Amino acid sequence: MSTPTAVITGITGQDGSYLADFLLDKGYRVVGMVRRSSTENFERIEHLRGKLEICQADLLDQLSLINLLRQVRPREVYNLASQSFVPTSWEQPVLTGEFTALGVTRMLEAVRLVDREIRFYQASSSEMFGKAQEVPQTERTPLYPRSPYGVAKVYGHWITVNYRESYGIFACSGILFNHESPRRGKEFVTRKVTDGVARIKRGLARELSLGNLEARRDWGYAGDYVEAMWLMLQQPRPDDYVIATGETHAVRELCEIAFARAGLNWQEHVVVDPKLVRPAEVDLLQGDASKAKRVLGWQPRVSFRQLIEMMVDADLERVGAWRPPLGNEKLQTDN
Ligand code: NAP
Ligand code: F7E
Repeated sequence: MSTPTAVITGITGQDGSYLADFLLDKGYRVVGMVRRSSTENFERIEHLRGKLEICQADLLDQLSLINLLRQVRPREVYNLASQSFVPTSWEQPVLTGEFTALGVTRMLEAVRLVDREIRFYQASSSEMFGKAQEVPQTERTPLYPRSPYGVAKVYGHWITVNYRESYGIFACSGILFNHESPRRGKEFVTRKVTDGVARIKRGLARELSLGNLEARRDWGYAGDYVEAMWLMLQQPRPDDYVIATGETHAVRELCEIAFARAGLNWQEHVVVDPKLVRPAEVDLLQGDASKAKRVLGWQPRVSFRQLIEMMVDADLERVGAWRPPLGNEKLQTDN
């Protein structure tokens, strides 16, 4: 059989890098799509240099997407690129809609025009459940997004379903709950906390400012979740799947575990900053991945505690040896 080819949009992001690791291990030819930038932003895929092909295209530019697929002729397209940080979606709601919502249509149009046999994965999100209408959330739970990001993801989800039903394209929507790793962006709460713990432990900071400590999320490990993306595209029929651990934890518990791992008491360091509380919050997410377990044979492997401890350990190593403490400053991260 010939080598399968996959295009990954968002290759420089957390999930793009884990999916590239996974597909290369399976023997795929992997082509990562990057947007043009004045400086390279390849830290997460540095270890894959020479193994990956990189092509420039942008979710805002229809022609670049068509040309990318014409040139590469992939069997699978994983659409992971988006403006993915929820608070930024209130600051830049129109741009978020362009990337995260209309960008999906542009990718699907490129698939429709170039090769309708391409198998397409859309990175949908538990943020679509927002003000959750039931607990736990399944593929049938009504959607009630609570941010411009969540609204844009609802559009991306339904346009994926629509291209499947309108044109018979093998298009799947993976409704993934929060998933984290040492490669997570530092503005997201898990990494903000584990990076903060490492900086406090090494004497580089004394405080960590956070917003809502009572918000609850179903947090899993990104390395486990990219396998589910691939499994969806290997099935006889396209469908939509919830991917989650089934457990929910509060931000407060995340702090307890992360600070304890470094021998610290979180209550001595965490301060609540009302500016970090969101205009509309998603209070409780807890997914039910029964369908994915039954149909795909997928299982999460890393527990919440293992995940947070893995992230603290990686940040402690990255921040490095103890250095003299600075003045009574706060962490720089304001998100
Ligand atoms: P991430 O780390 O923020 O990565 C986002 C990627 O999108 C980056 O590679 C970014 O490129 C790229 N991108 C943004 N705008 C683009 C544009 N106009 N053209 C081309 N590329 C563009 O996100 P992630 O955590 O890996 O998440 C992957 C996807 O899953 C996203 O769609 C996210 O919304 C969704 N999702 C994530 C989670 C989660 O918990 N991680 C859960 C559910 C769904 P630059 O490096 O150039 O910025
Ligand atoms: O917030 C609370 C915050 O920014 C989680 C994205 O990958 O997952 C992610 O979206 C919770 C929220 O992730 C801070 O209010 C408290 O309730 O880590 P987060 P998110 O908004 O859930 C979904 C599934 C996606 O699809 C998104 O792309 O933590 N929180 N204090 C804080 N959050 C942040 N960022 N910073 C704080 O200081």
